[in-house]
Amino acid sequence: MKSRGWLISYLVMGVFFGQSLFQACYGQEEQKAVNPGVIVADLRPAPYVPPPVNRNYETKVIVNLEAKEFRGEIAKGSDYDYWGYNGTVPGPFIRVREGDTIEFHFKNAVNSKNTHTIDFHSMTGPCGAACILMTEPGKETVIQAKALNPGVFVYHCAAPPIPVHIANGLYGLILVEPKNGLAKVDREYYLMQSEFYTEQPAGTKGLLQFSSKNGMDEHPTYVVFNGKVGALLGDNKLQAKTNETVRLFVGNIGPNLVSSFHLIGEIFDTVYREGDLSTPAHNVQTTLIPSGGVTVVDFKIEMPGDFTLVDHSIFRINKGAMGQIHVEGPERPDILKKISGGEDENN
Ligand SMILES: [Cu+2]
Repeated sequence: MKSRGWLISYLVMGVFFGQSLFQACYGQEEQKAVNPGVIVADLRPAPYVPPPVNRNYETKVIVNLEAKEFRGEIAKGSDYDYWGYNGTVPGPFIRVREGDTIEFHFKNAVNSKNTHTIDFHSMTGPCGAACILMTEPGKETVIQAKALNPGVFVYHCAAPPIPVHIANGLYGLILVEPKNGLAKVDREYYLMQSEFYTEQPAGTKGLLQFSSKNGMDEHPTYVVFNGKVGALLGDNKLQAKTNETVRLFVGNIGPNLVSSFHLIGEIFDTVYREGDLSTPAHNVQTTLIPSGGVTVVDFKIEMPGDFTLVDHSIFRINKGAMGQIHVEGPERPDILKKISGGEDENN
């Protein structure tokens, strides 16, 4: 039964394999049904987002998550022993519809050293299901849960000691689309801000070890988007074209800091504050994201160039809290241009 489930998952993934992630991240393709009334969720790693659910009915959705402990690069020349869901930090973006019944299949990898679980902020029930999802290494737990409230929600590990499990990377986002869906946009991306606390100072080469003391003192070594310094810089910049509408789902897991999320050179046309998809705000420069919260921002970019997104608690850019969106398109001097000045006239 288990192997048949995985086969089905691979078949569903194969449907999307031929598409570029570029297309897929904002495509309108429907998530595939594998049995009448059952869908295997199409999960995407950050910065990508599964396509809209595009359904006008409730159904059953199977979500496969696995906790893994693995070593990865946290900054150039520096490694960290991450704990993550499905082998990435943050974990994959999950997309379902209000009223759906979700069947979570949660595995803890056989080579894990710790028990792991998941607290879904989207779930109604004790511990956000974390108490019944506690899973030892090499084991699997299956639960069923109803998605009652629409919104964008954090999920994270809640095995003791909870701060350590969160600090090491066990978190992600789940979108419960409202029954009428979301406003259509051209591109959607997934960002998650978090801090990392290490014994060694930033810039130390080699393996950096987790520091509980620095976590307690709220002195992060790194403050990053999508799990590492530079995850959204250089070759990893987000991409857009002028006059497209872009949506960012931005989570903040902390574990300590509140984010003042800002995109330099753009104004958010629409902000779904704290992931509340019912009553958006408009024309916002900087929006707060509490620890354990989410914001959703929509904007149309008129100008080409590189636009930098930051936590506007601005010293944090030196700790990694920076990413970029590269926008292609014709220049717009009618919106912004230089007339004169600024240079030494004798040169
Ligand atoms: Cu855990």
